[in-house]
Amino acid sequence: MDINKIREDYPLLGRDINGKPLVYLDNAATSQTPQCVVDAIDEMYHCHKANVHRGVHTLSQEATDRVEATREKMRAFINAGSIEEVIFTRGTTEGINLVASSLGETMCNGDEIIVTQMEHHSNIVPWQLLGQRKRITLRVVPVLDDGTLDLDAYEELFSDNTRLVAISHMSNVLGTINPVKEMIATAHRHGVPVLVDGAQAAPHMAVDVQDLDCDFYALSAHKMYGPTGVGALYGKKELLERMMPYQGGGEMISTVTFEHTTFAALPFKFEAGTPDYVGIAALGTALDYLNELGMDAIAEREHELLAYATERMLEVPGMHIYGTAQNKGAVISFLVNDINSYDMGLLLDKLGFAVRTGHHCAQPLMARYGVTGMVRASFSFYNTHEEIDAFVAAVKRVSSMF
Ligand code: C6P
Repeated sequence: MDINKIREDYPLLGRDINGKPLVYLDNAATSQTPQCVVDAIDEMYHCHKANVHRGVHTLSQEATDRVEATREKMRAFINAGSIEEVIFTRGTTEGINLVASSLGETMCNGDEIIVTQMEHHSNIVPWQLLGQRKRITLRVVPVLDDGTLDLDAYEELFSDNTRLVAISHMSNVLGTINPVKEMIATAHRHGVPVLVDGAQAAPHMAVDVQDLDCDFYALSAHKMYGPTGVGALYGKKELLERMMPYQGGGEMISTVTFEHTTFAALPFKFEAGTPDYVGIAALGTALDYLNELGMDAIAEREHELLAYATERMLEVPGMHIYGTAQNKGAVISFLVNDINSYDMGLLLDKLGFAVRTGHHCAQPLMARYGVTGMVRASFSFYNTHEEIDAFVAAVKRVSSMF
């Protein structure tokens, strides 16, 4: 990878923040957007803006073609078996809520859902809301000290009442890449479907939903160098067909009378209302961009950055890194001595470094480690060794102020 050339795709990375060159290390929150994706948004507004799936006129057809081209690109990107299994959403959160709402309809009092202690709130709260409606209990897979899951405990959580497993592919805090393929096989032995939260994994590694054999996979475009407000949910056709629609409205129907409505075929049954067709079209360009770089090359580059950054960070006196799994994505969450994460983050910002601080929408995981917050540096292929060196120097400098 020619990183200097790649960085030219991201004008924002050349900005100054507080008079210092920006070092963007908040990629797990949202990645930056390459110029080609910004151009694709621009082109949609300038040349092809029309509502989709509705018009016979040329503009509408052009917009529809772009949306459906992205559906096929997304199908290929995650290796889904069919475009009917690719539903456009607003992001991972909406994808999970869709399953909680629609699959949740089939659950009843006394049922159980298995989640893990490292889940993002997006993969906890929708199940709790469902639980309040249906009296469903969450069973939680514990996290071990190194940030991996206790897989023996996982096996023991299954009961005759288990209806779903909902697990993250990669933790947004610990970086742990979970052995989801094996966990899915375990769940299937118990006859239980699995939803994988792919928000953090999809931008950083090749995903093959057929190889994983997951039943649902949710992801967000804004973490994948794409636009905001768009995501995708993969679902196995036989499950999606049995599920009730998530929302009612235009586009998701076949026929409507005041007495009775029949629903559209997949995937439109789950896409009520006008979608973010500009964003979806631009997501297609983001997928082209990722494919051109190559997901394996991205994973290799980020793995190397993580190894270098981890080694350098451990030079900082008082450094404690949370999450030391062997199989880990390019995320380093840490605390230095008892310095508050917000104080560290604010002072790093003054020096031009963008990191995330606080509970990272994973309060149960913070409780597991007995802290209220952490500082998180999360890397992308476009980060450099020089940025890591500068970051380590900045963390040392900030730490010495306390
Ligand atoms: N995590 C982070 O800084 P949305 O907001 O729907 O695009 O993604 C939600 C989500 C779900 N699961 C995981 C594992 C995630 O990391 C996220 C988003 C960001 O860690 C923002 S809180």
